[in-house]
Amino acid sequence: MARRKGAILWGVLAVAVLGLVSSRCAPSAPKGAKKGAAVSDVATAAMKVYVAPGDLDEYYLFASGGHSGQIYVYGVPSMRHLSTIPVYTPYPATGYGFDDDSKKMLGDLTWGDAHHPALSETKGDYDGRWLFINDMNARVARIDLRDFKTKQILGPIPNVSGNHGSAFVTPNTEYSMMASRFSIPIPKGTVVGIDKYATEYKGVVTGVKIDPKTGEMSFGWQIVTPPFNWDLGDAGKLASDGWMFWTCYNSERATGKLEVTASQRDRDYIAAVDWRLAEKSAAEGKGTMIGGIRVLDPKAIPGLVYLMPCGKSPHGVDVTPDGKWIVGSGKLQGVTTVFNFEKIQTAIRNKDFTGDEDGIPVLKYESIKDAEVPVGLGPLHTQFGPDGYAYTSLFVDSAIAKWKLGTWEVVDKVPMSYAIGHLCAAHGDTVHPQGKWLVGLNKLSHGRHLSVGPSQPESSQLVDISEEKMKLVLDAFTEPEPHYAQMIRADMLHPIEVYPKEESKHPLAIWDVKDAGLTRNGSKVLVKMVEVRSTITPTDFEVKEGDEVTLAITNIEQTTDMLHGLGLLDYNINIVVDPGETKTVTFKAKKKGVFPYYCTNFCSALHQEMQGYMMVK
Ligand code: K7E
Ligand code: CUA
Repeated sequence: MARRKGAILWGVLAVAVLGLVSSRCAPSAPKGAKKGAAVSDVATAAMKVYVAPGDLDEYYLFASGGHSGQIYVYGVPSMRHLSTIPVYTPYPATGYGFDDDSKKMLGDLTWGDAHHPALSETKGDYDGRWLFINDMNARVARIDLRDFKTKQILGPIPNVSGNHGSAFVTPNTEYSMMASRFSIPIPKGTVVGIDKYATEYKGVVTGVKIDPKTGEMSFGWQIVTPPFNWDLGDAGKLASDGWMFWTCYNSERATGKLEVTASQRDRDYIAAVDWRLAEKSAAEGKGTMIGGIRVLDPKAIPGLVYLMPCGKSPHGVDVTPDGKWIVGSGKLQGVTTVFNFEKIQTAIRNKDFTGDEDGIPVLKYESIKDAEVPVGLGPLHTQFGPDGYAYTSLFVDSAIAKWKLGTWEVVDKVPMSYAIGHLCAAHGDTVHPQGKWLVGLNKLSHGRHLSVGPSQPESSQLVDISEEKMKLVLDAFTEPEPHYAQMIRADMLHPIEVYPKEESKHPLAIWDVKDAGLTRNGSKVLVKMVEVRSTITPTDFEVKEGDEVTLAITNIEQTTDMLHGLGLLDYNINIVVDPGETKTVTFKAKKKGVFPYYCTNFCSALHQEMQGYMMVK
């Protein structure tokens, strides 16, 4: 509380200073302000986002790192980058992907393309427990928000190819959603000529089961579909609880140059899946095991899947906070289509179908649609405010449109620089959006930052949506490539800063330097090590060439920020241990010689002295 007050005071001070500068020595707006912008506008914006030294941000923003395979953590409104959580990619800064456990979790893949983070939910609200994120390589990962660490990577999941419509979760985190963007012949490993694409290639949508107590993920069920390209997804909530929605492009079932061949039809589809029926059918043993997962055929299970026609290659599908409407954004047109969940149910009851796709009924467009909202060109994604407003990103127009649910009136637009993809509002995909901040996650940034050569950053722009008119207040920059993000109130997370000694369960943990040392079992050598300011114990050890060496390193500190590292030169070993943590690394002593190891994390005045030697004879 005191800290927030401090921020306000500082903000007022900042405005006063800006005002002073402008009136005394600068007749025009401060450097960097847009030509014509009044100084007071700049000062107001600056005050809104100013978080004084030592003060804390109000929200966490978890942004996907795209093909960096990571998650970037920001504070909002300052947009300061606070941390990077490595998920699908080794990250030397935290030693991720170098120790035995994280190496095993990554498996053979050292990259991932992560698009959609999803905070765990209880009754449709964020509950601050876990963060899930998809990988195009048919995987989904769980990050524990107690320590901001990746705890599980599930997959690759059988038959899923190009997992894009993921990791959206159901309102009580029963499931994380998964879908194939690129249809293939299934099971994986089957080869069929591309000329048979329309009939022999299959798409799948999948429910990944989540244990409500532990967050542990496992295979749930899978549904086979025609070879459409499944794109985005969202779970129903409240009125539409129990359903999952996925958009697709290429309902033409075309191959080759999709930019031409897959844009023939006026409408593609949104699939509506009754996931409780899927769960029940799988539990009853319906469907067949294909590639190790239970696959349900919608032809054989009436009521499992329906197709909702949606304008031209829709991208995002977003369910409104009350669950009554499903918003599908046709990226090749100027409108976003709003479907009415009640009308969908009525159409299902009345068998109001216009045909089918491989046995899946197609609902009549006119019967289920409430509005085509003229938001602007290239609508992609929609987020929500608390007061019935929706915010849709417009890629082609490079703007955000604000519009009203129910009246379908577009009330405001704010330009984005440049080419916005996703957008993320505070709790903007839950049943209780907060209507405070909105971040536009843009694909381009040219000219809005110091030049850094051809590898350009992307821009993420902060918009204040607390008033009637949206207001762009800050440019921030990120590494490739932000897709979606999640923004949660900071006071809902309580991360630990040390691993408590009493919770230490690692079988190789030791808490006393007296227990450190080497034990040998044939050609297997175990070295238990302790790190504490400012010694690595043991300070030297000896192994034989060809030995399999396991280092088990415990950082016995119980002080915030007191990390130690262990870099072992010439052996590609880079471990970072947090206070109270134990990590192991196993390697073959292939090279003879004397190899120094040292602490990589600056920890004390005698950090440089934290070193030792491994002899390989
Ligand atoms: Cu970038 Cu959600 Cu992968 Cu849209 S997706 S932009
Ligand atoms: Cu321990 Cu530096």
